[in-house]
Amino acid sequence: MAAGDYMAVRDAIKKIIPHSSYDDGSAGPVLVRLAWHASGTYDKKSGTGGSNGSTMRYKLEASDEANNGLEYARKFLEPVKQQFPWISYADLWTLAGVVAIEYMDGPKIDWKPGRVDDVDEQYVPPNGRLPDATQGEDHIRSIFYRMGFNDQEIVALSGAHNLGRCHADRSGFEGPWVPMPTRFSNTYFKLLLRSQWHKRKNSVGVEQYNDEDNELMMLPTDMALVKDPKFRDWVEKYADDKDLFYADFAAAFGKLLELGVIRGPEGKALRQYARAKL
Ligand code: CCH
Repeated sequence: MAAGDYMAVRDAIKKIIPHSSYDDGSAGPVLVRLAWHASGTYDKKSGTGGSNGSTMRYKLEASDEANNGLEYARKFLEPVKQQFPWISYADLWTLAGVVAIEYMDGPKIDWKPGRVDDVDEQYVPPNGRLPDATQGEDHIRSIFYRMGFNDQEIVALSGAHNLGRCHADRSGFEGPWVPMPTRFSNTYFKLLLRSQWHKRKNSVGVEQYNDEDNELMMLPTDMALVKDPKFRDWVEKYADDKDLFYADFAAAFGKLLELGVIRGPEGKALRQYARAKL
């Protein structure tokens, strides 16, 4: 297969998404989460973190509690990496998120290749840069403002919780946010506004919000999006207008995947150590 044939990589990723023995029959949601966590370590002040360098290959980052369970996503993608050894992990992980979202009926997202893997362990960002689901609006703002996002983008990105589920043995939280967790939509926003959410302790004693039937859930950080008036405005807009949500999500997710990727003249990402000397 010719180096640079990203359409072939996309096809190979699509093939590993249906998965009879994994969550809801799909590897899609956990691939989206891998792309997000690989990128969401970015700190705009220091220019450190982000998807370039695929630093989650290193134990320090892989073992950040927030990344529990992402070893599944990395393992699912390993055969694709073997098939296309020329693609960097940093490109593969971010592309897989984009392909998974499209595969699950989500918007098309701009994605550019060129990230590199050969980055020293000393550039692994410190643990603790990803959001903590037990907290509220101030925490969410401080984490996402650090990456360079605004309130509207925060709410749009949070709409990814239309996908997948929480696992008691990974985060301590349990259950899906929506009834069809392998299909992208704006249902999450509708449910946030329209369902009755009750604070309950789950099977492992962790407090979360559940619907009447204990089938669906919300994290404390999800509830902060309806509690905070500025966030809530966007939740209402996205609940009412699916097209607006898709457009804003695509823009914000595309931006997320580019965080920390400084490109040279041919679009190739400059290595982190090169950037540190700039
Ligand atoms: Fe998330 N997320 N997320 N999330 N997330 C979890 C699962 C997914 C937070 C916490 C959690 C985003 C923002 C936030 C996904 C995408 C995004 C889980 C359960 C927790 C906890 C993990 C487990 O137990 O397996 C918090 C806190 C925030 C912000 O404040 C953003 C942004 C995105 C992407 C754009 C996806 C997808 C999942 C499902 C993963 C799966 O395995 O099904």
